[in-house]
Amino acid sequence: MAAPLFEDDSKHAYPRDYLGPGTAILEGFALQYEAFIQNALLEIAGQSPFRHMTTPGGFRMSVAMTNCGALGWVTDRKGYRYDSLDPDTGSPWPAMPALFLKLAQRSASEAGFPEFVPEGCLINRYEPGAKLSLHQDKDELDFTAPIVSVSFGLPAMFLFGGDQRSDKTVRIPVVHGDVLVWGGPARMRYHGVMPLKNGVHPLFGGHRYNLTFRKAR
Ligand code: MD6
Ligand code: FE
Repeated sequence: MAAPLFEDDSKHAYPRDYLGPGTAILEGFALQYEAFIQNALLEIAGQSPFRHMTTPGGFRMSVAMTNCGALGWVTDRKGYRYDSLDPDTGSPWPAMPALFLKLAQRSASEAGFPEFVPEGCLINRYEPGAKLSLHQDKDELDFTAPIVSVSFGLPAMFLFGGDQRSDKTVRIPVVHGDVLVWGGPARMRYHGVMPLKNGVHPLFGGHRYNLTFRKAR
């Protein structure tokens, strides 16, 4: 058998800018945060429970969501927006834990965005079958800041496209601890998540959790 080119080329398989300028796939970058995140999610969901929001068109989202930080992303019949209050509790969203901010800033820096200061973290919980259709993140006021997306629990297939909905998409498998960053010239690229497959994760059970950090205003 031929010797492998690298000691371990299985883990960090992607060259920088694999997805184009302004993107980064940081495999396993969030792994060291897993225990903290697991606890924090329990606390956050205790205050602002996961819920299936409704799209402006009246569809129930298959992904259950909550938020932490000063501004949370919400959707209902009135539209997509950021709100400082959880509409279900009438109270502010739970505070963003300092380690969340640190993880987001370290990730953004790694991808070339050292100034990133998110005020919101949208937390998505996927059950088997849950998916996110191809979309752009355009409810923020500041498109100079990147999106930082952190995956925990069950693996998923992330779809990353171009600036037009009709552009071809590439499939990126995302597993527990992976971080994706897109900003700058990549900020408006379409993305989505394929329907989650059944499985059991040792720490997160039958779900995938995704944290997306945003500078909303
Ligand atoms: C993900 N989520 O769950 C990526 N964008 O892996 C998103 O891209 C997203 O969940 C805008 C609004 C809600 C989302
Ligand atoms: Fe998005």
